[in-house]
Amino acid sequence: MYAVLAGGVGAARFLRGLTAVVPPEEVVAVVNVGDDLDRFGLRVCPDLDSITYWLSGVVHPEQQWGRADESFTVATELERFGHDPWFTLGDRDLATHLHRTMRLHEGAPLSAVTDEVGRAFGLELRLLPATDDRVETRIVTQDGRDLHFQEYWVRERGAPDVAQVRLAGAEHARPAPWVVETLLAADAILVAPSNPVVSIDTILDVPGIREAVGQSPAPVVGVSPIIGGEVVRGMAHRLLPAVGAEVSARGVAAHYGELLDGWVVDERDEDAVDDVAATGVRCVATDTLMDDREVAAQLARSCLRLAAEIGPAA
Ligand code: FO1
Repeated sequence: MYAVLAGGVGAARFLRGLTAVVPPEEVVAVVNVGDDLDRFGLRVCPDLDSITYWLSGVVHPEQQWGRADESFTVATELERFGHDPWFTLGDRDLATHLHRTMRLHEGAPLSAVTDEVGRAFGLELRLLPATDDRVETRIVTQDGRDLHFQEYWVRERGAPDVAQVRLAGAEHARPAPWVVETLLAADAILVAPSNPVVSIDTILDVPGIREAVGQSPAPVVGVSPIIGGEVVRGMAHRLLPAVGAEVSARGVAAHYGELLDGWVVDERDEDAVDDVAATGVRCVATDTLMDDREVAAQLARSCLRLAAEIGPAA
């Protein structure tokens, strides 16, 4: 069984590759929920939904979030009442949020609802939210504002300079059911090429998860989300400096520190291999730009090969 620490789009692409290489039912993704927000009274879980829509083939192909063939009738009508459309919910997407919110109001934990949504979309791999408790990624800007991640990323377009990133509510959060067990029992733990700060750290910051990854005998192999000093997508280049990390394949490996046993960088970052290896982390370079499923599958194979070479901790 393979555990994957996963954010949104980059993780979805990686998971598409991994499930082409190993049986999907042997894959469990532990997914970030720090992006989640309440919108019009509905609980929206962008990373869980991006992965679900991507892997079931219904994601909006350009946006890579939300639904393909989407309409915005409800969103448009909501503007009639003066609601600012800064975070738009499409009509098809609304059904997911309505179902999830109804089930949460009935007392179902997010992990149970995530299973229902995954089954409804025919997913064969398992998605686990990092926690069933309410946590929220907050961005403190250098001009002193304290923004929800989505306010920072979507409403402010990621423009403000960031002073600090924190997972609000983490102190009261517990890993969702089966998260710790999955990490301890995994044959390998893979860290998807997601945003290290607002996707991966926000999983590890749930008390008990970082510890479980560290205690697990499974080799931990990550994929650099930075290629040639650049992000593939998103705003990691603006957040890594806020946590004192260099915006490079080597810098992200250093940021993850002793958590990693292996690190896969893009062939454009071949020069980082020796630096990373010098820190005791096994490092290989390959094509990590997952333009299509075959590249993603090859990348997954490289990760599994490296994990097998490292082997379980004694
Ligand atoms: N991103 C935007 O830039 N604008 C939006 O209006 C927007 C709405 C939205 C609704 C549901 C959802 O699951 C995702 C949505 N996103 C939107 C993307 C979202 O910010 C990202 O998926 C992640 O949170 C960051 O990776």
